[in-house]
Formats: sequence, C-alpha cells, structure tokens
Amino acid sequence: MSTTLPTLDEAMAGFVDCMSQPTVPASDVAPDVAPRIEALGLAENCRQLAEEGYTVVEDVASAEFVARLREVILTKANPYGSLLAHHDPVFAEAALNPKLRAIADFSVGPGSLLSNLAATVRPQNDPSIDIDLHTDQAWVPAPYPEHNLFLTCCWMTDEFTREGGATMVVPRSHRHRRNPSAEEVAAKEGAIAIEGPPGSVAVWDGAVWHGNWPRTLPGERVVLHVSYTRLMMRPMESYPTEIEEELLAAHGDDMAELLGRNDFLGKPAGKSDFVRFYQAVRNSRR
Ligand SMILES: O=C(O)CCC(=O)C(=O)O
Repeated sequence: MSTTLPTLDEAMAGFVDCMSQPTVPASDVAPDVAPRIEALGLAENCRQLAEEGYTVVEDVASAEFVARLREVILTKANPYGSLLAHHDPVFAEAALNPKLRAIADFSVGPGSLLSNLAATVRPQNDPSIDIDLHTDQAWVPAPYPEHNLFLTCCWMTDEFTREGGATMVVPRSHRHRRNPSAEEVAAKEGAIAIEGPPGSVAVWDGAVWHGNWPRTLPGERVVLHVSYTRLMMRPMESYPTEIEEELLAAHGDDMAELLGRNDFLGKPAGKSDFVRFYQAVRNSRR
C-alpha cells in the first residue's frame, strides 16, 4: 500500500513502462507487495486465499481492540446497519488495519476501495438472519475474471464455530467463477464452517460460495464485516461529502485511498488528472 501519490514528474517518467507492464498473475504476490506480506506473516494466508478462496487471519488486533469493537457494535451500531465508518473510530481503525490492508493489496490490488462497513449480531435460533450460499460480487457478469474483485473480511469478536453460527464456505468454489445455482445452494455440497478464535478475521474471495450456519448456541455472534473492492468497481456504500471530509481529517492518507481519492475515476477532472490516472493504471497491474 503506497498511499502517497507520485509527483507529476515521477508519473510522466514511469508512464510508458507502466502501460506496457504485464499484470501480476492472480495467485502471485506482486514484488512491491511481498515485503509487507512477509513482514506481517501473511504469506500462508495469501496462498490459502488464492487456492481455497478463503483464509483466517489470527491475532489481527489486540484483545482490547476486539473487546472495544464488540462493545461498540452492541451499543452503537444498528445491527445489519452499514455505513459505519464515522459512528465510532473503532470502525475506521478496523477498516485500516495493516494486516487486512496488506491482504487487500494482494487480493484486490493496491488502491482498493472501502465498499461496505456493516455489523451483524446473530442470536441463538434466529432463522431470519441465516444466509444461503452466494458470491459477494454477484453483480459482476459471469464468468468472473480470474483476478478477485471483492474481498470480505469478517471480524470475529467471539469464537467462530459451526454451532456458533460461523460463516459457511465451499472451499475452492471460487474457481467456478459464478454464483451457485438454486440446486447448488440447496445441496451445500462440500460446505464447511470457517472456524477461529476471537480476534481473528475470516477473509474470503468475492467469487467463493459462502453463507452462514444457523446459530444454535446460547448468546450472540457479533461481527464486523469490512469489504474492499478493486478500484475500478463502484463501492456498495458512499458517505456524504461532509462525512468523508471528517474521515479524511481523522485518518489521513490511508483513508483517502480507501475513499477513492487517489484515483482519477468518477472525478470532474477525469483522465486529465494525470497523476491519479497513472496511479490507477499502476495499481491495476496487480
Ligand atoms: O454472516 C456471515 O457469516 C456471512 C456473511 C455473508 O454472507 C456476507 O457478508 O456476504
């Protein structure tokens, strides 16, 4: 993640090379992303995400952070509510988490955008919020491209087990590159539970078939869902300008990138903002 924009001279100097650069293969870690992936101990997560379509990143944040996240979701977030970034700093901090941003750079390319920030609370035996198998990039025409377009990260604030209502996933189903059919949804063939201790984050590819298992245990499953999308996709959610400005003032350049301020798309200047045009092309080669 380089959230610093190049100067105009740097962009001009690199542009011809950048346009003719081949795209890094979908399952490879790009050379400029690799040092962070190694330093954060995420190489195996990247491999599993590419191969299986999902992974669990453990120890993503301190126990105090996870307890604060759970408390804030239960007291401040309207469950199933989205657009949470400005409701409490804990939500923006979760979206900006360095391990998740590194995995996002690997999976959906540097310069990816915040697409969705939502919380869910699932009590025992409440079928109204059980979710069938689906893909998260369902509005993309199939066959989906080989490169992932949408990455979902589910913060577990309690233990994820099948009985606890964990996320259901069909490993390797992202290779179908389409949404499951009605028959495949009903059959759930090959579906398993994504399990992990509190403080882990379940991460999955936008093409993998997933849903969730019914919660049969007492208590409630409390989760923050953070989704990142490739910079050429439109995000699911957008904040009013004054709230975006507050988020930028509070969280700086990293937030600017997540809110799409570092690329040229959807801006009045369009491609004539050459620095941001260059940055978008460069980021899209990974
Ligand atoms: O709640 C879950 O475990 C799965 C959530 C889900 O299907 C989604 O975010 O698309």
